Amino acid sequence: MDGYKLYVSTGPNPRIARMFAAEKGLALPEVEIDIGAGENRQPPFLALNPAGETPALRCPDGQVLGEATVICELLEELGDGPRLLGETPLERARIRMWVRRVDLKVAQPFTGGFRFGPALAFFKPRVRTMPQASDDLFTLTREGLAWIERQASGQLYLTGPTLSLADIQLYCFLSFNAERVKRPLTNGLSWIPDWFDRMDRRPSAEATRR
Ligand SMILES: N[C@@H](CCC(=O)N[C@@H](CS)C(=O)NCC(=O)O)C(=O)O
Repeated sequence: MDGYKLYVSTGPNPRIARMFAAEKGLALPEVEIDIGAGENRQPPFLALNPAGETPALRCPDGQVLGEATVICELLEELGDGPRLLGETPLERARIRMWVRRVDLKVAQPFTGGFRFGPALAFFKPRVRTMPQASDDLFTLTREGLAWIERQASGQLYLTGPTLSLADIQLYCFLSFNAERVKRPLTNGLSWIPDWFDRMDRRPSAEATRR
């Protein structure tokens, strides 16, 4: 994608955009941001994305977009490759509904649990932290995953028979947990672990592993 640049780092959110691009066969030049050194929370990165987070997508006209799933929506509109956000208006609405559910029930509580607990020392100087909330937020994440499993059981993917952005989004968070955070989030579940193994074997998962 000529003229586009994806600003990335470690962590689940940039991987969502990278894996989405890989599934669609899009070549998206990447610029590495050193979040360990806090590069994302200082100028010049803050001028690109005032949220101070990765990923961010710089477009040929200089506009910059933040928010992983929104970047994926733009890639879907611009690029060729398999449709990962549905074909019909109803399919598209349904996939967006699932992306929002994954965000609210897993990504947000997990991120808080992680930032306020195992990664507290790193995040305390950067964002408001609430250490007392960490365990409860991981519990909320577990409950969200159990709810998602009840809805998706019997299907191949979260939203039905084909892969969608919601699968990539959930996979990137659970993979980050499996590799880095190691919280027991899926004990007692069966569909999510099987689905995770299927996702983990996809070439796009391999191509975006760090
Ligand atoms: N809401 C944003 C969250 C982005 C985010 O939290 N990115 C992490 C990497 S996974 C980050 O930049 N962490 C470093 C920091 O917050 O200082 C999105 O959906 O893209």
